[in-house]
Amino acid sequence: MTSLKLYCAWFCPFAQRAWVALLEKNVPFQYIEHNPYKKKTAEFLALNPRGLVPVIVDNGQSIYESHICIEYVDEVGSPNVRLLPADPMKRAKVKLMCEYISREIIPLWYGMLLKQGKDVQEGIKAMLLENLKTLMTMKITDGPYLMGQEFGMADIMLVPFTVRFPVLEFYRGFKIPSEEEFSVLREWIKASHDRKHVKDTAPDKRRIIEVYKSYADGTANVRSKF
Ligand SMILES: N[C@@H](CCC(=O)N[C@@H](CS)C(=O)NCC(=O)O)C(=O)O
Repeated sequence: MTSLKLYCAWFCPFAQRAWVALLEKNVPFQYIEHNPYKKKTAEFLALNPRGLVPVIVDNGQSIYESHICIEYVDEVGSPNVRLLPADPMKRAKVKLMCEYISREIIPLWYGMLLKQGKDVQEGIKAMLLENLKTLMTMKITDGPYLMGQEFGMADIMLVPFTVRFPVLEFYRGFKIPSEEEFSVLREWIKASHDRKHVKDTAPDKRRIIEVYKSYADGTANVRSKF
């Protein structure tokens, strides 16, 4: 009997982060599908006053915010797999990549969908590609992943958004160019998308495109977070 619960929504990229972390770290957990847009119950708000997924409940206590969930899972899960390196300098560098993803990449992913002007969308597309390239230069050692040979926290922060690139391609024609300058990014995408736990938690392409329809056509009532 496992005590750890993950409140997750199949479509949510932030929730996928916590989900992948639990699987990578081999932590037994109970998956609870919870649509935060439909059910803002008092019970759920008691677990996360912000009303967002993911939420992890462990031994009767809850935590939320995907990056906090990943770090928690890294600490309670198998010590044989490390999502953050033990070495303080490497650890700090992984956190810098995570911060860069949160500040310079994720807002552009949403911005490209939410903004309605073609010129603005094209500007965001170029910025997103540039920032993804910059992120690849921040890798801590050589290897397919951002931590080098090990798939870790920075990869988990980014991968739910790259597995959702078909959404940006469908609505905005976004593609990773075939030029050499994007080869490191393409290798990262290939290696990360090939991982079992990423595949097992990735949403169905057709369904996920449908989810973001209202973002793309400007009818979504999205909180002003991007
Ligand atoms: N900063 C949060 C973001 C989580 C988030 O925005 N989740 C969305 C679903 S993808 C949500 O729960 N939205 C409900 C709402 O905005 O009311 C995290 O990293 O966990």
